[in-house]
Amino acid sequence: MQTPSLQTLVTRPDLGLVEGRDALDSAKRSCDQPTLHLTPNSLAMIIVTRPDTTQEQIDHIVDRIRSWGLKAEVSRGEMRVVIGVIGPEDKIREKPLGAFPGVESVTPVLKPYKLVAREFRGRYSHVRVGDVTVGAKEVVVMAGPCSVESEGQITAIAKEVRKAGAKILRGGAFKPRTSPYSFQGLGKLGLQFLAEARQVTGMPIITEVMDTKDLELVCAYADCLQVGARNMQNFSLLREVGRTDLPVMLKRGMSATIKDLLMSAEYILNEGNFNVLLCERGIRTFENMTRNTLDLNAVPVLKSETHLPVVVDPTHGIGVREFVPAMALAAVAAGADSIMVEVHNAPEQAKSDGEQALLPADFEDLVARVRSVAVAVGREL
Ligand SMILES: [Mn+2]
Repeated sequence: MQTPSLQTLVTRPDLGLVEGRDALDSAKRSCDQPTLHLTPNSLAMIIVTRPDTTQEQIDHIVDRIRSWGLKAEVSRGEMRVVIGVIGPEDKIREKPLGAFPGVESVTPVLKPYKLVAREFRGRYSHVRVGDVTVGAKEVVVMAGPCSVESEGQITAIAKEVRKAGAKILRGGAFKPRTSPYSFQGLGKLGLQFLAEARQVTGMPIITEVMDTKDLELVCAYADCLQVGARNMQNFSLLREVGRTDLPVMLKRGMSATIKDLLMSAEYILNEGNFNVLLCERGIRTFENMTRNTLDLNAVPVLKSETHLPVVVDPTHGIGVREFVPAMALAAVAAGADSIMVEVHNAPEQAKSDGEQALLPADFEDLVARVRSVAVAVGREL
């Protein structure tokens, strides 16, 4: 099959729909950002500077590290600068990293995950999705229907959730369904409807990419790529999304451990894309009164292990509409940086997951309560 050109992929003059970005290059990594590419022989070393270290000294350290052919990732905390150094173990070990003026300590990252490890940055990462920041003090609410079904449906729901306080619009155009006979999503048309809803409401959009063959198309529309639970260990997809400049939300697989999730995220960062959100969405257990078991243990554990922001999806986590709000509030109380909630204006007619979607009015009520919990745990909304 011949690959269609970008222009034919993203324009639909016949429908008068919103076009995708014509410069896909803007979503692709520019070549001045080096990819990191740790290999089995690599080591990650953390240099922590002293509070009084000057910018000149930091520049000197970074220049010298790079002149040795090693990679340096600089993170600025409030008090100190942390420099993550990556390269072949034998090469790093022979360099006198502790001898530079301004260095307080040099320690290797001994965990199996290096780039996602919290100490690699020494501070929490802020991930920008459009003009929204995830991982800062504000708890970010993402909302929208499970699937994009029509232009009218997604735009109407987008307006409702924005009015209620959501900052990012969700909606599936490519749907991973348990049954091949279930609704599979509108594909490209769904992406165009999402872009239309973004234009109307100003909300950035997050949507799933299921396959590397669709990545270029999805990148032309999305503000944030979602890698779904069923693809958490699709390593070729992880590498490909790691080569884009778009933020990526990686959902935990339903049978994946927290460590598995972190190792999968490591694939994305190792391609040079540090803009990753981790999403807890429930795991399979013996319990069958609910769709999944929302593992809120993962929230404080992830906040301790990694610098990446943590999103919780209570909708898929419990899968029953009336119980979703309680788990959304619990997620924020546990320290989630963001929650993602499915909302539908006619759940009984929804083409997927209608039984777990909140009605817009219930969602509005939930956001007000989320705000109270956020404030109670030192956050805002
Ligand atoms: Mn869904």
